[in-house]
Amino acid sequence: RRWAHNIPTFSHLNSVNEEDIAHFSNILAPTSILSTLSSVSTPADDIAPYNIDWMGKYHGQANSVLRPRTTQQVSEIVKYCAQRKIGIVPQGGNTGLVGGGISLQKEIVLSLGAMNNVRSFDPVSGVLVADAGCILQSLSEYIAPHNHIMPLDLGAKGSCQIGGNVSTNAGGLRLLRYGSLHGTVLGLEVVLPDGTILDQLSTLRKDNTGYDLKQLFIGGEGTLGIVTGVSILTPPAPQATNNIFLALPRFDNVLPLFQTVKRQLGEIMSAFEYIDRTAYDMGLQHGLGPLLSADEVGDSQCFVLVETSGGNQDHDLEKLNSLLESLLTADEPLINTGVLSQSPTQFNSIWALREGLTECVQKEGKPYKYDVSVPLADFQNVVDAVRERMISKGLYGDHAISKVMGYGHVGDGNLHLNVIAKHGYRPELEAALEPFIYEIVADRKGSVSAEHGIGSMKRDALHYSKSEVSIEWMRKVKQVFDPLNIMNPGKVLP
Ligand code: FAD
Ligand code: S2G
Ligand code: ZN
Repeated sequence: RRWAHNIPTFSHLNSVNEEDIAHFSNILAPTSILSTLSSVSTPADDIAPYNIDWMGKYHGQANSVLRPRTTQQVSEIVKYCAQRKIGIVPQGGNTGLVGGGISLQKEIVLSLGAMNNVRSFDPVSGVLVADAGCILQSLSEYIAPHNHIMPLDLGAKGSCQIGGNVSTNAGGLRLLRYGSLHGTVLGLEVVLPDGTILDQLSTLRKDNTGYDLKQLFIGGEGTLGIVTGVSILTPPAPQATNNIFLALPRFDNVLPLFQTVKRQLGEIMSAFEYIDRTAYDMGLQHGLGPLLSADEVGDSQCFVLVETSGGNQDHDLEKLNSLLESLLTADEPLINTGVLSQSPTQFNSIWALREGLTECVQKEGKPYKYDVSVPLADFQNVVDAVRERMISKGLYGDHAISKVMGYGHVGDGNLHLNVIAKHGYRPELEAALEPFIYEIVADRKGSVSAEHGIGSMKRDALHYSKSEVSIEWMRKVKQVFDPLNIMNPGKVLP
């Protein structure tokens, strides 16, 4: 059964019928149309993946999925859906973690997966123009021979699409160094909810001519239009990348460590990631690591991964070695131990331990994921408060919530609090967690969503992080772009 989530009713929308399918067949090739309706009779197994999210938490009911190949086709589909008042859920790689890409009622799913051509790449400026359906990893591989890298990196790189990255304003592991997509995206091509093609696919670094409309679609989560093309500035590949993995005796050392590392590494620091002991032990149980021996780790309470990206391997290694040296020989060492990657293999296994946690969580059970911004000093006490809460409710243990852990992007103040339900999602578990977690985040003047967006999961929690006036003006913007409310209805805005 779909996860009850006070689903809004879409009395203003119509379901897809056979006539609609016949109309879509005039726009699209047969292979671009999946539908359980009899004229197409797509096997249930082929349409199911579009109706369930990556976590297995959100279940859609779309009876039809369209996979257009061109912007023009997207435009014609949207024009028709506007006339027929059919809701549209734009879907990229379906790795989103807040239910944003899953239908709530009978909306049609418009998958960008078949729009996956690179349109241009300029190896001098680093400007890449690509169809929205290009997979992040494929784009990385496309520009690597030209000594460039994508300005974002996330564990979902093998499936997530650049159009989905833009629409969720994805953060990820490189934000600390290369900034957010609000800065690196130079232009977008968007099909608006009336079918109009808004071509702002600029490759200019500077274009200060009027309102910067593209910013609305970065993080718009498909509610204001469908991103069909992305122009993004890709940085030159660093000459030298290294990483170190540090074991800390207690969480409180993370803050002074962050200051020390920033000061000593300066501009070459490109990532500073955090893993608590529960997450670390879970990772090892599922075959990640081990990067340090058990007695080196001892009673370490948490771990930090630092990456450097610089211009000269010798220079960077010298900085890293003197950092490790100073950390280990200090009167009050901030770390128990640490390891500096000595080879690309070790470099990758250090990253694999951090990037692999999301998959491990899925193997442990069903996760309630709280991607929040809180003051760095509160990372641990927020995790502890949630664990205590579940204990006090008798909901902590293998019968209910088996693990509560924290990991995330320290440099961005972004904690990924994962609460794992060993035997699956249950309403009483969610009731114990929400709005409790949103309240403790709001008490700390944090954000209930640091990078994953709002989707349908946090639609009714938006007010914890945005004022009524802000939400009112977001509604006005939505009204201007999508007066019929056909574009990803029920997402983002309460
Ligand atoms: P989907 O899940 O398909 O869609 C996401 C949202 O965008 C939906 O609202 C959908 O309607 C909309 N959308 C998708 N494509 C378009 C389009 N072309 N036009 C308009 N709207 C569109 N996120 C982070 O920010 N940082 C991380 O470090 C991170 N790590 C992750 C690790 C793993 C293992 C997983 C599974 C997820 C992770 N995520 C992370 C979440 C997710 O990968 C990102 O939100 C990603 O940007 C979603 O891209 P997607 O193509 O899968 O989008
Ligand atoms: C990450 C993925 C989601 C999670 O790994 O940085 O964004 O909570 C997260 O595992
Ligand atoms: Zn993240």
